Amino acid sequence: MMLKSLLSVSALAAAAGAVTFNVGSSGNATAPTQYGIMFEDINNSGDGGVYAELVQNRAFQGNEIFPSNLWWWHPIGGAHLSLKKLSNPLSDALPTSMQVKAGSGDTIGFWGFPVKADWQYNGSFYINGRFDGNVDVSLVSNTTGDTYASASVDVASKGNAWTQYHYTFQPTSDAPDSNNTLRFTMPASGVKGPLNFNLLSLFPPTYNDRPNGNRIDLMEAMAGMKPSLFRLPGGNNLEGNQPPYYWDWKKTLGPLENRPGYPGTWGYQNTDGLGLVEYMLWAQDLGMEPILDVWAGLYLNGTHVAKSDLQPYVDDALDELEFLTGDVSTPWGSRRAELGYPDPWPIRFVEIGNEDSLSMGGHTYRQYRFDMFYHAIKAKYPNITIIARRIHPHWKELD
Ligand SMILES: *[C@@H]1O[C@H](CO)[C@@H](O)[C@H](O)[C@H]1NC(C)=O
Ligand SMILES: *[C@@H]1O[C@H](CO)[C@@H](O)[C@H](O)[C@H]1NC(C)=O
Ligand SMILES: *[C@@H]1O[C@H](CO)[C@@H](O)[C@H](O)[C@H]1NC(C)=O
Ligand SMILES: *[C@@H]1O[C@H](CO)[C@@H](O)[C@H](O)[C@H]1NC(C)=O
Ligand SMILES: *[C@@H]1O[C@H](CO)[C@@H](O)[C@H](O)[C@H]1NC(C)=O
Ligand SMILES: *[C@@H]1O[C@H](CO)[C@@H](O)[C@H](O)[C@H]1NC(C)=O
Ligand SMILES: CC(=O)N[C@H]1CO[C@H](CO)[C@@H](O)[C@@H]1O
Repeated sequence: MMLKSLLSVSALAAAAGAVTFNVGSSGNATAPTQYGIMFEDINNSGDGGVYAELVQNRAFQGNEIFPSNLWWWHPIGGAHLSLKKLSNPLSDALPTSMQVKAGSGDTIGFWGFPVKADWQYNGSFYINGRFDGNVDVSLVSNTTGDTYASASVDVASKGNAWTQYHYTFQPTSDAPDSNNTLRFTMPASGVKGPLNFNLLSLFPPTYNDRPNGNRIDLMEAMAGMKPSLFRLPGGNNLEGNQPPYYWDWKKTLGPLENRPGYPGTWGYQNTDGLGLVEYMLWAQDLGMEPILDVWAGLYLNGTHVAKSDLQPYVDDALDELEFLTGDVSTPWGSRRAELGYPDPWPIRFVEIGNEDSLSMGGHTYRQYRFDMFYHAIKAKYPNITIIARRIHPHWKELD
């Protein structure tokens, strides 16, 4: 053994004689921002994916593209479920609620519900109506009917007012699969009239234990990739399919009650529970440098905002930068502080638009859209590196 390795070392030394390695001099360093993640809510990678909320269609959000519906909710015990727009809605952003008459209901979530013995689940719901008794919430196998976890929520609801209730439970064993439902049951004796529910939420433990946070397994997998960049929030999902819908960061802030959601570009309603602040926390938690993609006036159906109408959207991007980076004495910096984040999130990279040559958008991007954003951002934030999309030799073909 010894002889053999000595021989191979000397053979290597002889072979290496012909080559000069210059390991002492400094080479071209790999950019610290070489690798990263581009994220967009596509195929439920956000809602139903990294965003840990387990209840699908938790707040019956909708619009003219994806009207509110009762998908994923089922009546049990002879109940009747319907959508209502009460004169006293939970909030302006969440005007539609689910009315339950004579019975109970359950939901199958996104892909069922994962049931883990060591997990503490945190849930909540709003109720409006006359009820005096306990609402039992449980995780039940859809195959065997076994109950894995349950909480009994003492509810005293008087009438036409919304009250939020919180519950928590911890299963005592793992379920063999995720074919489980979340079940809400109420004793008929306590029900004094129609009951209305909204914002029915259930979270498993989240990464860094953040309320309204992200799934631990997916965050750990991403952390393992050691990403340095994080491009958000898309993708075509930034642009929106048609006016007036685009990813409007202002509608993704604050309590979930204030977020109307958005008709995503990939065929489903987005809750916007994963909003601008949540993206920043995600970047922060994984040590990633954000590349903020700002909407640049193109809807995917080909409508582009005319030059004379574009300035408010440019101002919107400036507000977004002030919200993220501004001192607490600025209007939007103070809004950030109000939400609990006095420290700014530095932004060094901004991308103007997404694939803004799509849908014949290249022409207006070149003519005025890119320039208006570029000059306004540069004037206020000279140190920000601005990234353009789709300027390449074949540009004309994409017009
Ligand atoms: C979504 O996922 C399905 C199944 O994996 C795949 O066939 C489809 O191409 C995906 N859609 C998009 C838009 O990525
Ligand atoms: C499974 O869920 C569906 C939908 O809620 C329900 O109709 C069915 O009774 C459930 N089956 C079992 C075994 O719990
Ligand atoms: C879940 O269980 C129900 C009732 O046994 C069954 O009808 C359904 O196909 C199952 N779903 C999945 C995804 O396995
Ligand atoms: C769940 O609730 C517990 C107890 O109130 C709290 O410590 C924890 O942070 C919550 N977790 C999440 C993900 O909100
Ligand atoms: C895009 O959608 C808007 C709103 O629905 C509509 O008014 C407009 O005509 C559409 N544009 C194109 C090019 O289809
Ligand atoms: C830009 O960066 C320089 C050098 O780091 C710094 O001195 C200056 O304050 C920055 N300007 C702005 C507007 O942030
Ligand atoms: C240390 C260093 O920067 N080396 C080289 C990196 O690459 C460029 C050309 O791409 C050279 O000019 C540098 O000398």
